Amino acid sequence: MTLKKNKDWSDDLAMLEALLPSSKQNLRRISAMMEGGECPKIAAFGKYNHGKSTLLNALVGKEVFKVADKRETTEVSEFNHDSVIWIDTPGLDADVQGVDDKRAMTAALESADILCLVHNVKAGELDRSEMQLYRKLMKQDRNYSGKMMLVLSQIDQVTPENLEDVENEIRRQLPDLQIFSVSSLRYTRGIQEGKDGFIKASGMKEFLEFLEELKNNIGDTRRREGLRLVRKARVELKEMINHRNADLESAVVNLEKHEKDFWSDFDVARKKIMKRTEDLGLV
Ligand SMILES: Nc1nc2c(ncn2[C@@H]2O[C@H](COP(=O)(O)OP(=O)(O)OP(=O)(O)O)[C@@H](O)[C@H]2O)c(=O)[nH]1
Ligand SMILES: [Mg+2]
Repeated sequence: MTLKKNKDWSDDLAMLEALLPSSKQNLRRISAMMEGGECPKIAAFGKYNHGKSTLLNALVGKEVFKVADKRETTEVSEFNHDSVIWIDTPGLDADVQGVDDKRAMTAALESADILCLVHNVKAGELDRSEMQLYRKLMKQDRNYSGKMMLVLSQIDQVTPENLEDVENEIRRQLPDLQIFSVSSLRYTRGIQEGKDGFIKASGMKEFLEFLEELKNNIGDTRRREGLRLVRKARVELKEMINHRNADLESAVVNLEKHEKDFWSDFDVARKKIMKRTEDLGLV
């Protein structure tokens, strides 16, 4: 990274956040990139019970993240393996207050260099809440396809025709996003039992190759992302200054008008007093 943190950075960050509240998450992402070490951070993000933790366990090659057939992950957790920090996030749409969603969103927007949007193929097309959250993520950086992909999980649970239908549907919903269709279960079984057929049918090889390429280029990816976010913050700062200037100009115009009105009222009052004084024969 070319960006460097100085000792006053926390103060600068607090000041910038106060000036640009709408850019808070982008500023924190810039900050996270400055603080982050060399290891790329890869996060799984998506609805609860769609297979995020299972996918990460398959990628890591051991049971690190808890898996269950119900809402399970409620906190963001990280695991350092093979020079990668793997991040598991709470499932979306699982708690009424939305606390989990906020935690997951913060990890996705601030911590992740690479973001795997996990969706269970059995659920069919993406639903409204997924689309809303994915669009929010994509808004942060217009080059989102450079760091994000959609992982269709649990493909062992559907027929190939079914899978193709869902892939087409999702391609229509998110045309710019690369899709990887995988079965974490098949992959893990293939590895554990030394069965190449399972590994091949898991779709994980293509996904792993793609992740490897992203990992190898992480320095450049971060640098480009950092530059885009800094540019965005600069534009927002400029817009904010322009708004303030416009407010200031209109305040000055108002003040001038008030001053003019004041002197004109004052003149009328002065004339009235003079007249009254004359009428009373006091001058
Ligand atoms: N058949 C099959 N089941 C899977 C696969 N991946 C995950 N599952 C099952 O799906 C269920 C949910 O998996 P998790 O990995 O806990 O899902 P999650 O998205 O992390 O869920 P939360 O932590 O609640 O957000 C578990 O019962 C898993 O065994 C897969 O590739 N194939
Ligand atoms: Mg989980």
